[in-house]
Amino acid sequence: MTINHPVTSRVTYYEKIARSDMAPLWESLHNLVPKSPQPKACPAIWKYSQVRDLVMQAGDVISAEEAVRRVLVLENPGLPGKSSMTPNLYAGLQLILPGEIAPSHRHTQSALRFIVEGKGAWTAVNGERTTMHPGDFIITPSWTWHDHGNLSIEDGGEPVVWLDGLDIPLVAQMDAGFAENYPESTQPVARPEGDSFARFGHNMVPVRHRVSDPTSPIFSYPYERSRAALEALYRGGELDQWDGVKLRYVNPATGGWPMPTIATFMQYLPAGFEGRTYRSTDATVYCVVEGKGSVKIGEDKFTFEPHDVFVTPSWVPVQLSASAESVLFSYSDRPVLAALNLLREERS
Ligand code: 1HN
Repeated sequence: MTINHPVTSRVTYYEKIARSDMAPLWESLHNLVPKSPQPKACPAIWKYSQVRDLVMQAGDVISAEEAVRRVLVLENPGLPGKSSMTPNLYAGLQLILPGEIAPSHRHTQSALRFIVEGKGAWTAVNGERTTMHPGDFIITPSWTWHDHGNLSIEDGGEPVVWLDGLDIPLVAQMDAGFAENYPESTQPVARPEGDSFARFGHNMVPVRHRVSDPTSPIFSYPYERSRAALEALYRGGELDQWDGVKLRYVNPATGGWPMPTIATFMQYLPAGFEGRTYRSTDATVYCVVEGKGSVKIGEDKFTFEPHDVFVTPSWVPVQLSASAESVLFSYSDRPVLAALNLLREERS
């Protein structure tokens, strides 16, 4: 027997159940369980040549001290008002001027810095400072005290810009955000610069080291080393048709990701590289370090140059090309998808 009620009675019924905080699943089932991911995030690019002046102008608008963090959020146009680059990840460009301090605090959100330009700035994580150089990848694991500073102009400080990547939307979704300020503007320096790199940065670990922490014991991954590794592999004949030469950053004590929620990568594309098309369920944010090329993301095609930031949403086909020798840094929510058995990849 078929039930053939007039549509109006359905609407009336829906209004009635809504008053009891209920809703008809049959109206939304297809959206709730899509046949394949339907990302609201769009493919997008921020051309550094277009946004650099705006970032620098933030230095005239507010001090690092007043702002706490002087950052322009890169907001995905498909996720308006959400301070999100992807459903799980945040991106922003942070500026610190000579002589400034961004005061110490900690939060449960994990953060990465990828240094874009300038010299003189440092960041301190858990009692150790590290100097920031363009191309360096630095982590601030969950609940670690962190502050940033910059040398005075007299000591050679320059405006320094870096890309911040955090798992802010993911932590918000989980209702797991906690934060507190350090009582002083900077935390005490407890160990000399280079201490954690000496202990963990040379394919060795202290002899009685026990892994007790899900995050990497080194917090700075210098560009020089990553670049040299990629170059050596390329010279040795390595070249993947999709990725060029691509390495992932690791926690040297475990071989796992540097932080539990964010994966990071660096890849080398030789001049003339025309990559094949891939897609995956991790949404990825790229920052161009060197070179020139283009990326096709679904129906969009963008050219890229140094310091440009672009985003590839979940399951959208991506194809990379390089007209000049290029190096790309990227970060994604891959560890989360992998841990939940939701990571799918397709290379065509
Ligand atoms: C944060 O703590 C930093 O420490 C940067 O530099 C960006 C965005 C949202 C929340 C906390 C930083 C941030 C942030």
